[in-house]
This record gives sequence, structure tokens and C-alpha cells, in this order.
Amino acid sequence: MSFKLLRQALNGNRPLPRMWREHPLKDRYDVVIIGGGAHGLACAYYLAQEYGITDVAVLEKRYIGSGGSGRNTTIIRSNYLTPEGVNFYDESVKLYEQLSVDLDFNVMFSQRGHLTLAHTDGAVRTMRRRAEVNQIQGVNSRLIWPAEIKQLCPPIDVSDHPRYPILGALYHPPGGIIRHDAVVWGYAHQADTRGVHIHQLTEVTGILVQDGRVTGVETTRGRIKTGMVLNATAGWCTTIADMAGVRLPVTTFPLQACVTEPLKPFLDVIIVSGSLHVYVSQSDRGELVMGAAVDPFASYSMRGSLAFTEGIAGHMLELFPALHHVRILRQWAGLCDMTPDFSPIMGVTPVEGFLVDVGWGTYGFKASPVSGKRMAELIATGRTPDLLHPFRLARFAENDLVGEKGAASVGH
Ligand code: PYC
Repeated sequence: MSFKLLRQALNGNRPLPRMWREHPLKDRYDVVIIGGGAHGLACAYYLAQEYGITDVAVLEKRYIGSGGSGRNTTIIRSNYLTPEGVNFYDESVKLYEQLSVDLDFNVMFSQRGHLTLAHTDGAVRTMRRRAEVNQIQGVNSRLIWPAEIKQLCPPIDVSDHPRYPILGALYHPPGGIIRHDAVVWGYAHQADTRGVHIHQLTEVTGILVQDGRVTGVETTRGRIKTGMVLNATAGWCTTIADMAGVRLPVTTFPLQACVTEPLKPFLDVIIVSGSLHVYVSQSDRGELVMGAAVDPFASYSMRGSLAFTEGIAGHMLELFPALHHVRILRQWAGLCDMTPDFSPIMGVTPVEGFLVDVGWGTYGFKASPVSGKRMAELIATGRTPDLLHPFRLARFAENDLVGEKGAASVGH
């Protein structure tokens, strides 16, 4: 990487080559991936890299990374509640650990430790259970008490002054933050290099199904014939699935986030409080990146609200009273496709050739590498990988849910 930088410096002001190219839209592809976020692009990359499948189109209605991939608060972790969830997200953390090398692009993964605070006896019990499930699956998490929390995070208030004093925390050392745009760009670049076509400003308007199997998609730029379509959208996963006649048990809610003005480095762990509805980390630029609960109504709105900023400011000050002078710089929202058990839906559907990688709720970005890799395996081999089996669409009809609400950082 440093050699590349040196070469660029010696090259003077000549522009860097483009990270991905534009191509004419072909009228046929082996695989069409709907959604140019980290999930869709990762799947395209692994299809090409691991299986040599390169006749792939990624269709994005706006620009790549403009949905959830560019709107999340970049937290990566695997401290979930169910063995299925822990194993799945653990593979994602491991893939993230080697992603800068795999993509030859610095994604700035900073494994600084993740603390989920408990403010009630019930929450302490849940953290204990998560710690034990994590440890049994080989994931590094443990329950810690206020003195150690203070050691790990000196500015936090562990006194009994707040309305909800801190009683303990689930400490997950491998948890970290990452440069989310870099993940999107890195996957896009490497997929493009291997021959994948990335089509931005290309919206899917219909899915063609004949005799129970997919035959193509209609887009704002014309029709594409294909026998394999992956719905890797967030926010619009139900509207896309409806086009194929597949109903998903998903409701979409906005989730807001914001950043403060930059501060000198003072917070080098990630702090989450599900009870106070706040999670916060400090970015490399010094900004505090913060989020709260999903908005209390289903909607496709991506606007910020004053109620959110007021709420998050109050909750942050309970944890970090010294921040009372800090100003919020900007706020935004993304869309979360919530399922009944707070786990995603991945795999086949009743329509042959129409696959889904959807229903990510508030967990999507952290799963991008593993879902991309395992969905690519399913597309290439026709077999559902063991890791994906628990998350199949059929689990709702079979009453075999994977309840992950207790692992949410975000209030609901
Ligand atoms: O699950 O860690 C999480 C998370 C943080 C923000 C949204 N989801």
C-alpha cells in the first residue's frame, strides 16, 4: 500500500484511476444483484473471487453506498445472544479483520473494544447470558463491573448520581469501528477489477417470473434477462420482493444518527446503552458518532427530527456530563427492515432463482462480508451453507425463530 502511495506522489497530480467503471447495460447477465450497498457488492466480489462467476450486474438505484451502508454508525461486533447469531457475526468479524489485505484497500478497522452497559438487574442477567453464549462459541466477551468500566472509559459517570446508574457491562474486546465508505469502495473496486458490472442510477421496476422461476428484471434503463436475482436491498426489500410475488415479514422503520463537532481524542472504546437508547464512538476525525432508538413509527422517511437530537443529548449527558458544551454538527437517518425475531432473512424463496439477503433491522452493515460470502456460496453451489440455514425465510412458517432482540444496541 505504501509503495502505491509513493508511486502516486511521484506521479505528480495525475488523477488516480477510477475505482470502478461504467459499462453499457447488457440485456443478459448470469446473476443480477439488486442493491449496490456493502452486501450486494460483497456478494459480487466473492462470486468473482471465489467461484469465477463474473457475468454479474449490481444494480443500484442511486449511487453505491447511498443506503444503509453509508448511513450506519460503523459498529462491528459479534456479541449476540443466540449461538446461531454469534457464529454468524463471528465469521463477519474475522472477515473484517483481514479485509484491508483482501481488498488491498485500507478500511481502517479499529478493534477498540465494545461495552454494552447494564442499568438494571434484568439487563445484568441478559449480559451474563450473552457472555456465556459468546464464550461457549469461542467469542471474547465477559461481564465486567463499574470499577473496570471506569478503567476502560475514564470519562464515563459510574457514580450513583444518574437516574439509571451503571451496574455492569458486557465487555467485548474484538468489537470495533470501521470506515464504512471504504468497505463499499473496496468491494466495488475489486468486483469491478474481476469483471463485475456496477450500474448506478439503475432502478429495478419489475421482476419477471415465469412458471415459478425468475427470468429477468425490468429496470429504468431496460430489460435484463437472467435466471438468478439476489434482492440485497435495505429499506425497499419488501417492495422488491413484492415484484417477484414473494411476501416478507418485514416492517421498515427509520433509524437516526448524528455526529458532533470534532473533539480531542478522549473515548477509545464503543459505549452502548440499550436502556438509555444511546450508542457512541469517537471517529478518527474526533467526532462523536451517536445513535439512539428506531423512530416509533413505520416510515420510509430519512429526515432527522428535533425529538431525536433532544433525546440523545439528554442520554449522552447522563453518561458523560462533561460534554454539556459540545455541539451536534449534522444528523441523518437510514431505513431498518425489522423482522419479528430481529434476525435477517437469507437464502431461497418460493420463486426459483429469486434469493434474498434482507431484513437486517439494525444489524446489516456488520454482516456485509459474511452475508456476501455465504450468499455467493449459495448462488454458486445451489446449496444453503450451514451458517445461513437458521436465517431461512421458511423459519417463520416453521416457527423456528432466532430471537436476537436481546442483543440489540438500539432501542425499539
Ligand atoms: O447493533 O451494534 C449495533 C448497532 C449500532 C447501531 C445500530 N446497530
